[in-house]
Amino acid sequence: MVLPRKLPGMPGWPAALGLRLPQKFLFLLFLSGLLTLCFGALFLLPDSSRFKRLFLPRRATSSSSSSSSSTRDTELPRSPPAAAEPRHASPAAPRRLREKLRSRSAAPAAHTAPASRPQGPDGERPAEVGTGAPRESRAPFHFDYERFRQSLRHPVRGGRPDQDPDTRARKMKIKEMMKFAWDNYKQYALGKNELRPLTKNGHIGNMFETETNEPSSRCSVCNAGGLRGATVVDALDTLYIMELEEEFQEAKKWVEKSFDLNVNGEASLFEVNIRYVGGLLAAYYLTGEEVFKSKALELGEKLLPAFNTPTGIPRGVINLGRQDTGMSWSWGWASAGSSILAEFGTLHLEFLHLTELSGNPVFAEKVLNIRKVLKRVEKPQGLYPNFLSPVTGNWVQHHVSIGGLGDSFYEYLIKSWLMSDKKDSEAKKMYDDALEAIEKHLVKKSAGGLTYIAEWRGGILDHKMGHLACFSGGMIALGAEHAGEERKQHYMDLAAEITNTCHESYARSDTKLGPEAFRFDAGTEAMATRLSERYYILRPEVVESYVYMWRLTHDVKYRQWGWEVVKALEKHCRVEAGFSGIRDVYTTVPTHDNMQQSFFLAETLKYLYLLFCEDDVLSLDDWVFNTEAHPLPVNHSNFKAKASVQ
Ligand code: DMJ
Repeated sequence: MVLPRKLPGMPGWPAALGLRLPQKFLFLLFLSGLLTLCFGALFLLPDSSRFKRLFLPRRATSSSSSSSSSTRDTELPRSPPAAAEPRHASPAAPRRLREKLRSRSAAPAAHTAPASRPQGPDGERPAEVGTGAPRESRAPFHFDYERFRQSLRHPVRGGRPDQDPDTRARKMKIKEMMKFAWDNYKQYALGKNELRPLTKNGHIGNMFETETNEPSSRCSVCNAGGLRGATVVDALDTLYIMELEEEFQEAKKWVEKSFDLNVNGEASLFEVNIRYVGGLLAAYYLTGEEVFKSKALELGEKLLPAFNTPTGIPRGVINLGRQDTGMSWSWGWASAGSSILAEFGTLHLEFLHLTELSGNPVFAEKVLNIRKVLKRVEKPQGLYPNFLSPVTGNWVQHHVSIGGLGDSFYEYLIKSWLMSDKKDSEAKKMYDDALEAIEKHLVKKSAGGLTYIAEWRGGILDHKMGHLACFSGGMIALGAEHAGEERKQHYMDLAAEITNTCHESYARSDTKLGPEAFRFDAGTEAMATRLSERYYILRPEVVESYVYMWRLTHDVKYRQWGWEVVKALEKHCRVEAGFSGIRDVYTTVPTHDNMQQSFFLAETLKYLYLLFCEDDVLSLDDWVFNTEAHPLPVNHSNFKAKASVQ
């Protein structure tokens, strides 16, 4: 064997040591033996994750350990093949955000910094610096909560003592309704997902089954993946905002002591994100209580395997107990294994905050990739159909709706822009373009002069509007403020007209509550025509639009309309042990459905309360509401700059 005189890149180094020939020979023999040993060790190490941690770039492993109390191996998957950069070579993510993520990639993952890490004498974590160090030895990411709070432009709960007595009395009435809803849940169903107020017990399985207004597509298997306490987590921020201190403490205690994330079962990625992750994030930002942050981050990590698809578009259902690949699947009812626009398009706000709080870029990367896929795919007439294949990244069916299956995707575009402190211009452009296409193809006026948004099935219009679509009045008003001068008034008018139509759907019913869907055909205007669409399940969307319209116009009619809802809820939905949905809004002796939905506490009552609050309570300057009405803070640049690695 002829030994090389030089090793590549190391010119003449044995000679430089001044060694004689036999010494050189022995030295090189020793060196080659050492190299062989090291190389072999790579394959013999028993724990492959250890190998990955040491040798793969940080980004690929950043989520491989968890703050979870789980004893399971919580190693998370690599970025989905989808994201394989060459395929989507042109980077579509907003530049600033990409830069931020790049710098975050070099930062340690906050939530992986173990709380139990040895402390220094003064309680400080030992300083660990040096960019080449393995993750265990790096300093933890630190989100500076106090500085974030100082960056807010308004007090969180705000409220002036000199509010006029009538408005104050109405606000107090809604607070009483919240207390009633909570007390009954606590008494009969604490820890269950929802209260059954007639039978006075709790509901665990098959929750969220009425999430879509497509009867054929109601999921019969979807649930919270074994998670419990949906009402607790959904109610936290409402209790806090309403200053129901004792009740908030009860809810917090349950989260601390009983909220178990080590569960196994089929979960809706969308529902877990908007209700649990959103609820926990909001509770953390409002109170600074670490328990909410750590639970949100732990849960967020459990959602990541859903993104392991060829495109990175997540599937709708995930098994929270499995962190290996392939443990997610599409809804059985979703066309050809497709993913749903309103589901994969409603992760952006929460996932950016998971990255903000953890320093782990993986969450933001996942949702920016979704945007990249959506930007690339051709949009029929500029519209976004509701079903997309997570395998090919192409539309599966040309059904477009701003109600069920599509709704919150549009909402999250404009809110992403607002949450970025108006810097994410890509989201704004996508929103503007989508709204233009919606207006051109779906917005119609009835013979009686009511403006509505129809649904679109491969070019054919279905003149129906779901209750879910009634959030759009508020959304359009929110965006109108930031449209160019010439479009601003136009969009405010459109928002007011749609909100008026949704109000009509309430006003034309006997209970003064709106049906699940209403139609504009065969002489019907703003009323349900099918028996199966007459129900009301305590939904918030109409009241949600009243709040935005009130805050942006201060037209008192929105408060009056909100008060009509309060009276109707009291009359038709309040039962002995809570609030219940009703099966037919067109009869004054309605049958109750025996379900107090968790979103009634998260959204309906919160929005009603905010309608009678001063504008600085959860000010729109400081907060955006996720689609479950959980407030997430706007990233004012000063707060962004101060979230730092310490
Ligand atoms: C809520 O869970 C959310 O608002 C979601 O976006 C749609 N539906 C319900 C309430 O109706």
